[in-house]
Amino acid sequence: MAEQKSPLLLAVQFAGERKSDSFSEAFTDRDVINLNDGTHHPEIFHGVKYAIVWKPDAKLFARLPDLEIIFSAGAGVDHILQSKDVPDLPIVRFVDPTLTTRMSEWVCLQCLSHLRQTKQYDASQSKQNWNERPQPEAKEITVGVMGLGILGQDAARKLKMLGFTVIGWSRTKKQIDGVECFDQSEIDTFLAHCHFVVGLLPLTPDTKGFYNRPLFLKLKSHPEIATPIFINGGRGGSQVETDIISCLEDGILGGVSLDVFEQEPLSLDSPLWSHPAAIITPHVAASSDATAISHHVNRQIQRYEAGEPLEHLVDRQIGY
Ligand code: NDP
Ligand code: OXD
Repeated sequence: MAEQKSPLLLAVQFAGERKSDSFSEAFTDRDVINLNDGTHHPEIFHGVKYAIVWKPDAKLFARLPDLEIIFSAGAGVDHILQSKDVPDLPIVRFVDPTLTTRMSEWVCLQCLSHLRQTKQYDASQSKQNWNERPQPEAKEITVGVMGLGILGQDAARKLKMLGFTVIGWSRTKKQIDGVECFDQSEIDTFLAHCHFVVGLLPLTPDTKGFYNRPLFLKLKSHPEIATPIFINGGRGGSQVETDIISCLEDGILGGVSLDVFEQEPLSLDSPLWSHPAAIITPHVAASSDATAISHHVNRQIQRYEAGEPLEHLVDRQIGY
């Protein structure tokens, strides 16, 4: 008799945004129910203990009466917690070196682009204009990383290796070699030092609309290059895009790099698309790798079934 597999539900919503096909192949010893297989699945799934979700359907959880663990297909969990019907079960978020490395690459690339003024040189090139610009060293630029979790700490260390002066801010104070760290109560002192701000905060009720005009007004300008710069790889719900646009127009911001937006995809009428001081990427700073998610989920299920504590659990009280 064939050995019975344990059911694992895979539910990745919205085809085109995050694909679910490769997940089924990764779980060879589990039955995977792929809710994104193009067919209608109105039924109640009894016996399904685990779900991997990205922007789950509001009614999904009601159809999983035996669910024991919710796995987020991303590092962020706002897409799960915003659903009113999310059951009171452990939520495990995605933490993996592949994701961390990708985010740090994106952050370093953005900081170097603004330091070396690539947008301005692109504009000169398009006009065949041989025009040398000022060249401050990285150490003259203070980059403030907001959010010193898994992603923020790695980005801070790598920015430091590139030569930037790096400072960091988080809810609770951190200790990172060579990086001066500030806690929540020290935000104004922190902001007053920053030529560049890198946002790596989760979206929670506390961080909604957080990057706004009053915050941008507290940042520091460098005398030689367009500054201050706002770089957001966290969540678009934490930024106020009308403020970003007006601050770019008023010169309160010298440039931005945005990977995340209040509404995704970014609306075709957004002036951000064509703003000469804006670098726009389509929520790809650190894409979740399906194979890495499968390994991570497998590892956590093994721990759980062996009676060991789950890793990377979300604290629902604080929302991340
Ligand atoms: P972590 O949970 O590891 O870190 C979050 C950090 O934010 C912590 O340092 C935390 O402080 C800090 N924080 C949270 N709320 C506040 C607050 N109100 N005030 C000050 N600090 C606060 O998350 P990750 O580093 O793994 O990921 C960060 C976010 O990046 C994710 O939530 C997700 O939204 C986004 N992301 C975006 C991706 C993309 O492609 N654009 C890819 C992956 C993630 P403390 O340390 O004190 O708890
Ligand atoms: C994530 C993301 O949260 O891709 O991992 O945004």
